Amino acid sequence: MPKVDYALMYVTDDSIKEDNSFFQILEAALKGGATIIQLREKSCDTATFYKRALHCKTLCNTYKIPLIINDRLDIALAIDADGVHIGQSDMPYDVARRLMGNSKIIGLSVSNKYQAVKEDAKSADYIGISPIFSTNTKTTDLAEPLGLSGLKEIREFYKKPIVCIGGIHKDNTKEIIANGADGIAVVSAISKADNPEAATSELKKIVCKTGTN
Ligand code: TZP
Ligand code: MG
Repeated sequence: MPKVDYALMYVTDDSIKEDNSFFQILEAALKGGATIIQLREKSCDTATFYKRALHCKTLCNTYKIPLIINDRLDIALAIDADGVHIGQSDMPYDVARRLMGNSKIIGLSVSNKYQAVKEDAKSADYIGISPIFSTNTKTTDLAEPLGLSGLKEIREFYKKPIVCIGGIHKDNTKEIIANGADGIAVVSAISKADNPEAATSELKKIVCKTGTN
């Protein structure tokens, strides 16, 4: 698998139902320097998800940025995405790996240190700390925020990339990276910004300036 840059993941905003604005914001994120894209759709039908995924893939290919799919292995396989992001109650990691193959990215959400020490977390390509802070973007199935102390504790033993998600914006990005995250994953800090491209490039600068790579 080529080395993946987890510095800035744009997680698409599934509240944007209108395709033109959805793809305009995605392209702005790509132009602004997002290093990986996660397509996340929670409520649309499979045909709509598939169509969005195909178009996302074309855009991401143009910018040479990897695309991963939230939850849905069938969609990821159907469009030959670069990987999937799964949560604790999605397809079990081993099964996901068997279906996706070794060349694909598999990210796993963890909400506490107990989940982060398990074999599936160790085997995943990266973990997503979910959530790091509180957020209004995801309202169901959300654990207590782990905060910077939770991140720090996991960083001490978890050797692979850590990406944090939840309530991240330009004013708290620095402390997340300084406490050991390899990258951030954001929805609203980009999708709801007045200028999504400028917001993306500002976040990217903060991550890269604070991080070691
Ligand atoms: N998983 C945990 S928090 C979250 C997801 C998908 C939403 C993050 O959205 P925002 O707007 O970046 O807080
Ligand atoms: Mg999930």
